[in-house]
Amino acid sequence: MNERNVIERIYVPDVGEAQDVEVVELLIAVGDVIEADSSIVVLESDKASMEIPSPCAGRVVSIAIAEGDKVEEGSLLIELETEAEVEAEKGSSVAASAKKALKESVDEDKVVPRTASSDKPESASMVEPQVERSHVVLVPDVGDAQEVVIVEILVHQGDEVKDGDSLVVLESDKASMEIPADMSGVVQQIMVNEGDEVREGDELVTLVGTVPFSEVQESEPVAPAVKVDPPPTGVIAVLDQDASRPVSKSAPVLAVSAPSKGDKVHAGPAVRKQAREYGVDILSVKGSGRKGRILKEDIQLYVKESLGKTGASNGAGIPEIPEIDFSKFGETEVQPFSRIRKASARNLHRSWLNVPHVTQFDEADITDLEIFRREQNLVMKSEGTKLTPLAFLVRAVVDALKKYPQFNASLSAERDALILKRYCNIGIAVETQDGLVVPVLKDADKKGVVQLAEESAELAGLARESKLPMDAMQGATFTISSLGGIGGTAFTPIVNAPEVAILGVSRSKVAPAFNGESFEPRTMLPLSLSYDHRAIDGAEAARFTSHLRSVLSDLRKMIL
Ligand code: CAO
Repeated sequence: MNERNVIERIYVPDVGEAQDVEVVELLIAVGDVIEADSSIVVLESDKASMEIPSPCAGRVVSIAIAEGDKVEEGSLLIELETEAEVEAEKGSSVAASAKKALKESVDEDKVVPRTASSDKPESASMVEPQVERSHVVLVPDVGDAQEVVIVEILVHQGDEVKDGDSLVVLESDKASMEIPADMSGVVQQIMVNEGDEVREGDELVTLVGTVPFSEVQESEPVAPAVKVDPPPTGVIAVLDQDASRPVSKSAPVLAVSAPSKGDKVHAGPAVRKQAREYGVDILSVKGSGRKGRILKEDIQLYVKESLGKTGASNGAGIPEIPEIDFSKFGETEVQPFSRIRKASARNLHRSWLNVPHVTQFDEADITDLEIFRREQNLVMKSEGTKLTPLAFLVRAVVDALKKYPQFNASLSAERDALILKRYCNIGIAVETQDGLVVPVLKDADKKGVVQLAEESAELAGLARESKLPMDAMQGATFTISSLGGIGGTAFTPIVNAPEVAILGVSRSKVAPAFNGESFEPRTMLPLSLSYDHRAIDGAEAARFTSHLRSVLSDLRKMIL
């Protein structure tokens, strides 16, 4: 071995509460020369998969574990022969350049003191080291949206930004949002272009700045992943993928969902896991993501194509609708779908295929409600508030959900339990020029009819102007789709999964009703309740609509 070379041992980092973590994939072999930060092994606990990156560049000289082994924090993973000087000179990673900087700082006593009063530190151990932090800002949780588009990049390479400054604007099918910097620093790299489609976890911008070492320690509950003695002082670098994730002064970071670097195959842990579950050799899959990254859809497409090759039926056995050139029958015009329409088509199709639907029809006598509503509208006209039947419906639905909580629920992931929600957020289907949007009336059970009317009108207005914030479309527990303002006698709405029921409302009409002695005109409101038959029995659905009918026909029952 070269005299300047050293052997670094890389150990399993803190893996939270997990006791036995399984080695599910080895990404390197003995003799491989690897870059700093490239993934070396994929570990999987019962809660998460994590790629363990190497903190430094070097040649793999031994591997202490095999696929299938159970390991725990501190278990030796690999030994790496590193060439410290060369690595530092290469400056190929933040960690490498930082090591160099650290060495220089210590040698030349140039460390940054913590306070002005300690201008010239007496010894290295008394000064506060500064940590150069290279931080990659990722696309955050974008709710139900699968893909979002970069509509505007607000910074340039080299720009100085402050914590909280907006970096890029993303737009999903439903809303747009600005992504802020979560530290002050300089924009080192912009990984996206305007018009790019990205998804949660994709890299947006790299920021570089310095923070006091103590700050890193404070946010660092995990033990160092690499059991090398941490330097006593100086400038060190920390590379993290996500500000919310703790960073380690000894560099390795649990890359739970971030794309791996220097990996032969670009795929996140969840995608690798899916490939293993389907028995797919990930090396055979062509990635359609940026820079050839393999996405879950690529695995699904690979499986679908493989099934097709073996003569199996398409997908779930559904015969495909043949593609026809309609222009041979007459003039045609192609109208591309908006992103909202594409997204709602995907969601509706998914719900339609996954949820065994049944629709229960009923009619509520809203004669008295309508008299009361009209009276109130006259009174409230001057205040600009308008009551439509919708606000009363929301109120009645909340009442029914309290009595029948299985409608305010979702199926568990294993489909063997109901998750009852103790909160009550009502989604309202709103027609917009771009397609269907479902804003959410939050905590509807805590609001009166007037407030519900005002909020639903405001949300519908924002939806039609495409100004709904992302969180206004999340967290619904039950949805109402009202076509009453338009017409119709009944319809079969599609459950907005993972909710288990949706109420469709059609246009009320005055019809003769027999009161035991004679017929009299009554205003009847048609109700169509679609529900997931796995979660709800037909008898429960009939009770639910009966309760709605009863409350809507006599508003006094709402206060009981
Ligand atoms: N019966 C009779 N009249 C009704 C009614 C009903 N069930 N519901 C509403 N109306 C009346 C209103 O009172 C109002 O009358 P006036 O103009 O005379 O006062 C008129 O119809 C228009 O109401 P609206 O539609 O503006 O207001 P709303 O509160 O009833 O509905 C909203 C709001 C956002 C739900 C609605 O505008 C909308 O977008 N509906 C379409 C939803 C949709 O596309 N669903 C299909 C999804 S697929 O499952």
